Amino acid sequence: MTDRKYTSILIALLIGITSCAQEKVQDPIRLNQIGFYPNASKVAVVITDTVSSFYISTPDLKNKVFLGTLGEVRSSTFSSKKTRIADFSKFTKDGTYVLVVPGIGQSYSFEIKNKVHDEVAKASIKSFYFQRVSTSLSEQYAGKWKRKAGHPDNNVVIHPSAISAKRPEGFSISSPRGWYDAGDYNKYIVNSGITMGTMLSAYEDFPIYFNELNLNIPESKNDVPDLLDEVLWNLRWMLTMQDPDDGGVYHKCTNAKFDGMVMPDFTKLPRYAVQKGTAATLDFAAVTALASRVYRKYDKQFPGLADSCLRASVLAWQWTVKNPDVEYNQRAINKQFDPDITTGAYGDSDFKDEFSWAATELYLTTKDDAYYQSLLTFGASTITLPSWNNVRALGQYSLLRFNKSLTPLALKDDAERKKNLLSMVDVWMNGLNQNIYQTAMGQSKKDFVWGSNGVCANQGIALMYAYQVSDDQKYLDAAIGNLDYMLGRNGTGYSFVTGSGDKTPMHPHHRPSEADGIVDPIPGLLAGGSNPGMQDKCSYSSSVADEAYSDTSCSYASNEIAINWNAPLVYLVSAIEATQIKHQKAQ
Ligand code: 9MR
Ligand code: 9MR
Repeated sequence: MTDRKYTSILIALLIGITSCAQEKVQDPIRLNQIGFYPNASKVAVVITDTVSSFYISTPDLKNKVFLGTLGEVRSSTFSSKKTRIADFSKFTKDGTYVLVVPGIGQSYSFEIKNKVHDEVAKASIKSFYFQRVSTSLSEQYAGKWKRKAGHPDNNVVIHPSAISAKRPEGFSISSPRGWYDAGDYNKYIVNSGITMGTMLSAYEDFPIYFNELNLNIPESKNDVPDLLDEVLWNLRWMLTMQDPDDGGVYHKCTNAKFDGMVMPDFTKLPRYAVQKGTAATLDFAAVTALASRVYRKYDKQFPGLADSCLRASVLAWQWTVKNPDVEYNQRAINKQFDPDITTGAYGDSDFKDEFSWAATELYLTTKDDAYYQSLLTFGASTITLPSWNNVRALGQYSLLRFNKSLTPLALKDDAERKKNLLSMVDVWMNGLNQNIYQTAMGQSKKDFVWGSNGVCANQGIALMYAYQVSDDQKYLDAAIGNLDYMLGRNGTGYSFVTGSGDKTPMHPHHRPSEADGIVDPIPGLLAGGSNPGMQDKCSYSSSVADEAYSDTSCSYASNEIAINWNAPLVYLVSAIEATQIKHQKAQ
């Protein structure tokens, strides 16, 4: 070995040792990479247990505009991480800034202004347009992500698990449109249920905000709010999934097995409508009852739609009363029928929450006490955090929304309902100051499931309802805190929304983003988020609960996008924007 070679190996070794000894934290300053409202709370998290001062500066570092002291040291419950909070809520001046912590570094730049999340709100809704099935996306609306049409779904075979007298073996139906569920190309009624419920609730809660929102989609020029035009794309698909002969709803419209990482127009595998199930049929009943209320105002634009939705809802409800216990159990189905179906299962064997939600929406749309009466057997005012397999709270939120127009039977539970909501969110409020990121999100390891960002967004929604019913500002601040979490104030340092922020997912598990040959992923999509379950067995740089995230297309367990977590992001960011605009106008 030559001396020179020997020396360079030695130097390399030394560098290796020193860099190991003082392992540098990536992005030691974590904050919402988009920004803050002038008159709302402003919090960043600094990963340190030593330094204690910070300042806000113009991005060129020439002007210090605010000096502050970091809060006391907090310790993570999941790792040895220690943090201190930089609170600069008192600084209210519009502009673009960075946060500097001497000895540590500086943050990504962020803005302080009104409507600071306007772009994120629009992008998060527009992402549903990019998920549209059975249509091409033209440059006018999709920009560089224009693409050919995929999955016409005009010849969907009734799977042997789903045949009936009038739809025997070999029968096929037309089931076009809808949104792709996630990074895959299938359409699942159960997951569409919570997604549609969340989107339509957003509209019912903030109609003025959405009436003014322009998304630049093909329907933007009609006189219907763009959000409702977009939702209609999926509603029309859902309606095709009901068997008109008995009212039952097929669980999903799917390939037998997942497609490869290809563009949607590339895949030509046969599509199936599989077994009808109680969960799917109840979710369908809830969505169509709710849709009937919302689209009633647009009878002129969509003649008959509201009536068809309500008819479909009642028919679905009647099917579930006769079939209260039909589980979609993919393993059992595959033992009995061919071909085997190995795409997403969305299996659920507890239907109480679905019954509760469907009964509630039917009650609110028809004001027929009989529906509310049936709800009483399922816990009339129980509230738990929504997820695709637990939709009870969606009904409770609707009851809170309309508490001025309830019949006496439902009104008597109103106080209890509010109390239950507040007790759920107060658990998080009480834990805020122990959490190293000072968020409702992430106080419990249980938050970090597959799609943890959906948990975060749903907590944010619950906090927004708590704010509505109590008028207590602290809930609004905490809701914004959970939005801050998704936009960068978290264990990974990522803003989890594609295209929003400086450090964002570049390789989501999303077939079009992966296969289109364009560097930037499709914008406005929320990655699943930290998930120490790591079921995909991909490469992760940390297995700590709030850090187990992998920005690789391999990682469907932490980096897939999905409509059921994008929808609560839409709700939360829009609700916050709408509320801030209202405050501004009141000032
Ligand atoms: O792409 C699929 C994704 O949508 C699902 O969430 C995930 C879990 O069901 O599965 C993904 O598909 C993978 C399959 O399960 C195994 N082979 C590789 C597929 C693509 O990564
Ligand atoms: O969100 C679903 C998660 O709760 C499950 O644990 C996981 C495995 O069954 O599936 C997730 O849903 C995926 C679905 O099965 C297929 N499309 C992509 C969804 C998001 O990863």
